[in-house]
Amino acid sequence: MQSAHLAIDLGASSGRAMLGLLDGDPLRLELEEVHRFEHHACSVPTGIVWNLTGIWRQILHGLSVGAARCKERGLELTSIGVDCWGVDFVLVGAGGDVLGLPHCYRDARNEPASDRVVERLGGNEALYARTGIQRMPFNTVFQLEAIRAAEPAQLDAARRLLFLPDLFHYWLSGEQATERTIASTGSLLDIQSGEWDLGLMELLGLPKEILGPIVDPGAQVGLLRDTLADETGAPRGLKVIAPASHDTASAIAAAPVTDNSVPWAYLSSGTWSLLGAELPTPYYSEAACHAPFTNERGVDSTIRFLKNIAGLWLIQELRREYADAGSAHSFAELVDQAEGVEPFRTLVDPNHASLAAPGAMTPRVAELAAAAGQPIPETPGQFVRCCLESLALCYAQTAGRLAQFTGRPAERLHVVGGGTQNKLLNGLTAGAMNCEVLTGPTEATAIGNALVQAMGCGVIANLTELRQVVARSTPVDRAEPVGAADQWQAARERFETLSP
Ligand code: LFR
Repeated sequence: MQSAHLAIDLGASSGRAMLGLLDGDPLRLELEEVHRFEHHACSVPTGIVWNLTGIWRQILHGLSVGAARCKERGLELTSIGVDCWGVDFVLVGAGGDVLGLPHCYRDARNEPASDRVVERLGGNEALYARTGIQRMPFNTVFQLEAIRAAEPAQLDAARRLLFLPDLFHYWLSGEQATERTIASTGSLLDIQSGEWDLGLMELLGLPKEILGPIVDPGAQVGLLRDTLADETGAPRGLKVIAPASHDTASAIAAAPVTDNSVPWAYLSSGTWSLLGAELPTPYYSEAACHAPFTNERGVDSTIRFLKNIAGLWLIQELRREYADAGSAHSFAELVDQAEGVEPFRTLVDPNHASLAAPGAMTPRVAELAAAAGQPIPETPGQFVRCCLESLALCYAQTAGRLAQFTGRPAERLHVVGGGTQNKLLNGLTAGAMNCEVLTGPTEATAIGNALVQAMGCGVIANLTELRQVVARSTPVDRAEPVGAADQWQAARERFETLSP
């Protein structure tokens, strides 16, 4: 059976429309990028907001190009679905209109709001026991409190909370639904049942009526509105299918795992590095709360038990800083320079709170280095090397903690996502970790998105079969360690003192 699925994959600075064509027996996937665009969070007097209509226009353009590409190949597009970063949302009023621009999760207003919520609940452990979600200042539950403090009328007028992919599905189809993987990022779902924790809303004085029906990944939200079909040339009646709408859930669904007898962990590598294990049920303990590890929901009722690590954000911000100062470097150039400098010169805690906000990265890294009595990086190569080595060490440390929780040390790490293109980071990761490191697919998020749509259309039966399709269709590489074992041992010990 042949089918064609358009995956709209939204990242924090760019988005893509990827066409996934499934064909053959056994099924194989062919993926084609049909549109790519940049978008930017914008600073306004009330904070940092996303350019909602700008992104929407690009989605529609992606749909026209995707539909046209299908026609050229003598096919008809089968479905469309959107995935996106987690936690960010809009409130929608009784008439269906969006009540305010969505704030970016890196907005500074979230930090004090998270303190207020945690205090009201008598500590973060109480919240974690309810939802199992690690404390990040930007979790939706905290953002709702930020709205309550800044713009309470918006909450009064709200009839529905929609996460960003839910909103785009609504705009595509006219139907409102909340997809479970993206909803789980908000710290608003009951850890055990995976349904809304309405008691939590009550405790926080938030309106529970704004939480609507939850659907599972692969559910059909509706059909493309005729006006959009006519505008874009897409087929009338095109299915709008919620994929695993959280980008990380889509990426992990596409981990090319065919042998579950070998204990494996994953690292979804992009702006963020998400490292964890797939569990059949949520894992809760005080140590997991403090580590912190999160219990996000995945495809086929799996749990993504993972920790957020800063990721390539550090390099993206370094790159932006150099470009703003008139010294533009490509990502690849920066990594090349990092390859040529002295290893293990400076290490920092990549998760340090001071590195999370947008802005110049070199002074912040320099400050951390100085505070730890380490040499301050001077050249771009030294800054990048410092960040990449620190990330690799943080991966190894996190994998160690993960093993304590699961009781099953991973023998294999599947690294998926755009970050796998960074060969130096792959090698450093293999050096830092005590297990086999396999990299690929690079396009995991788009692949997971397209294939969960195919599941929703009845083309693929379940997650196991989905992963077999991935393994069959995409190359996977084995990363060779960069750096000697004794150097890594010393670096791991040094890192423990920086990030205990
Ligand atoms: C990755 C990601 C993470 C989430 C962060 C913020 O793109 O979705 O999983 O914690 O972005 O939403």
